[in-house]
Amino acid sequence: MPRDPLIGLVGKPSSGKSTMLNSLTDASSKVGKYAGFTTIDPQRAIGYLQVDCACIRFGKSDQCKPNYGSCNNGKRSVPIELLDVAGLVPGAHEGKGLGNKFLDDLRHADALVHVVDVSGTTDAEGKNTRGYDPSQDIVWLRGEIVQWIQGNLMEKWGSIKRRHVALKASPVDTLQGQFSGYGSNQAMVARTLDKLQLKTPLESWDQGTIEKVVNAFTDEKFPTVCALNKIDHPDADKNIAKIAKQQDPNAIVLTSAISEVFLRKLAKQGYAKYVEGSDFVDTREDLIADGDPDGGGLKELDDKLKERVENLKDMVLYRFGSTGVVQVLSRAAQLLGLVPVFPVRNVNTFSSGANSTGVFRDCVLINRNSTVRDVARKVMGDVTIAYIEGVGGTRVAETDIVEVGKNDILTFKVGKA
Ligand SMILES: Nc1nc2c(ncn2[C@@H]2O[C@H](COP(=O)(O)OP(=O)(O)OP(=O)(O)O)[C@@H](O)[C@H]2O)c(=O)[nH]1
Ligand SMILES: [Mg+2]
Repeated sequence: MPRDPLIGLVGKPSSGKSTMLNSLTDASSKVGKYAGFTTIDPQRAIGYLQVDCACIRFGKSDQCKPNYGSCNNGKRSVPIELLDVAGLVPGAHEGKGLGNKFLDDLRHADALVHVVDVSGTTDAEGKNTRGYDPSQDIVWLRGEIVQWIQGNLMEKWGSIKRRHVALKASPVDTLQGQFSGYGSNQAMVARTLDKLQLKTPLESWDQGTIEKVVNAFTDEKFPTVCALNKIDHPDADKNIAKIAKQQDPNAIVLTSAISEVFLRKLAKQGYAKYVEGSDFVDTREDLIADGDPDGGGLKELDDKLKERVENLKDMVLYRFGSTGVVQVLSRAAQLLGLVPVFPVRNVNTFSSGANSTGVFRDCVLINRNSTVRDVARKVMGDVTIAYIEGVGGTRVAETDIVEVGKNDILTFKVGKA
């Protein structure tokens, strides 16, 4: 069965992983089964990914009623599983700071968010300092992941080679045998090797070649977004500038996790109106100034909180447009190429059946290049499917690749074909 996508949060101690996780999971948009803070085990939680909902295409936003998450005017929050991996330190792949165990937790992640403390107030081990250069963290943390995978491979390299030769196996088969423990698949390993265009046979690979292979595999298996966190700190600017010069702009997002937690708390307690992920924050005072004598029914902030809100607007929202945390998940989903699919019972009304109210009640996230059959298995399990229909009742082939706007609304007819 295809698994649900899982996004892992990594970073050194005190970079803000748990704060990020809290800011992403304590969403007021939660309804139904996921109400309340939903920790699956101590490190797993449900976050919400914003996607474009199919309802808007059919002018049915007012009837859109997600079973899980929410939908506001076509902006749908879809539950996605997050994993808070404990802090990694340099040397983790050799077991430093329980590194081996923490790295093993990563095996199941499909993408990573590297939470980087860009305030420069914590060193590589997460201890308090001043003026630390956080661009180093991006380099060594990636190195730890590569060395962890490489170490596991090298431990058995002698016997891997012998087996490979004896079985006259293909390099893809041999490597997939070794990398399947990281949740890789044949296609992923094939892409890894295609990129490298290696001329030497596997049994003659030297250390440098193996390192190249592991690096390329790490790129395929763990696409990574760097969340440059603590942008509210006055020292952040120069560190951000340095990192921005070194990294792919698509792989970095500026965040202030603590600000998002604070704003969501204010909104929940009735002190402010806040649209998650936006730069809209209104306090009672703001709304009174806008001509609402009742101040939107909001409670009055004391002077200290007022100052904190003003500060946050100046240092984060107005400068960067948002706290960035919602964008972190969107970016990770983009790197992964996640596609939202809408299984319905009725492909004309988009309802979930005769007795069900609302439309597009379900939405599942699938990986890029998944087929209609993959979706069927994910939604229906091992049930025998007679045929599958798309919008308006057109038949859809099980081998079709699912694409947004083409065949992302599906109904599965159970029974013998
Ligand atoms: N200024 C600022 N501080 C933050 C931000 N996010 C987190 N912090 C602070 O950084 C410290 C560490 O945060 P945590 O979320 O516990 O960090 P962690 O990465 O989970 O740490 P470990 O669990 O030890 O690995 C706390 O004091 C947070 O309040 C932020 O956006 N801005
Ligand atoms: Mg933590």
